Amino acid sequence: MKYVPIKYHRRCYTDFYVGKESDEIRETRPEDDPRTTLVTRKNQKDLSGEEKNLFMSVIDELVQSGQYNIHVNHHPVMSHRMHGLMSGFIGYERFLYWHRVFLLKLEGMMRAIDQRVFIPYWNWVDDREFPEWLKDFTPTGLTDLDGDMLPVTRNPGANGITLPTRLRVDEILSLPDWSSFVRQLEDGPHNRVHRWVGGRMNDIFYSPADPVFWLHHAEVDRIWHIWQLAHSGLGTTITGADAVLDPWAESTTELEVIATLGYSYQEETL
Ligand SMILES: [Cu+2]
Repeated sequence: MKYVPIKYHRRCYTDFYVGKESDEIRETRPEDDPRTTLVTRKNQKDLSGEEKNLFMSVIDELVQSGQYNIHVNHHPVMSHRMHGLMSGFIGYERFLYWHRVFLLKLEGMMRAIDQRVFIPYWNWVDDREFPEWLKDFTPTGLTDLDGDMLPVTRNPGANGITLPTRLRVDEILSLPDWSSFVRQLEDGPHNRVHRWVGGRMNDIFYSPADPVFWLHHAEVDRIWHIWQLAHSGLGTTITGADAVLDPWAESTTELEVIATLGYSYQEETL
């Protein structure tokens, strides 16, 4: 059974946690970890010109082959229950896990083209402009589930909101329990960046059509990783079919430790 969204009733990302910010800044200092990993996801601002060009050319190649379009079109299928905003409790519980797989699958397709490529992260707490090098990178020819064109549009900063602050993300990182952490991360900073970029990124169904989606979600995934380092063993307790991250076979328990998934982040602090 395939859930097809109604085109003219698209929902936007909303921000439930605009509210208070505490003065208390918590420091997360993970110990050095000697593990070996295959891929290091780097901060987008530190990429060389060559790395930027490689990222864009590999995405272009996946757009041309149609693989990118197929991948993007998993996201409007809300029967996957991967957002709290759309699916409530189970959506919040699956949100970070599902998107971790979503990124891994894309990165796998990219690395099948070129072993040197990876998904960079956009640390919007520090870098408060839309990444300059992606400004003109708006793939064309993508289509939605009805076969209609999906233009990649943006309107950074024009929605009357600001990017999430360091203070707010530090506050979320200090939350001691999983369910508060994931709810506040999704509803707050995650949704807020989607709205800040605007255009296609503010389309909850087809936002992955914009390549900056992957850089934003790598940052969300990195924040989760940072939280995990400080809250060892905590995560979702969903089981059975709820824990299987369809349309893929991976289940939540396999996704807790990024080192076992073959990647790491250049920086493990906010
Ligand atoms: Cu999503």
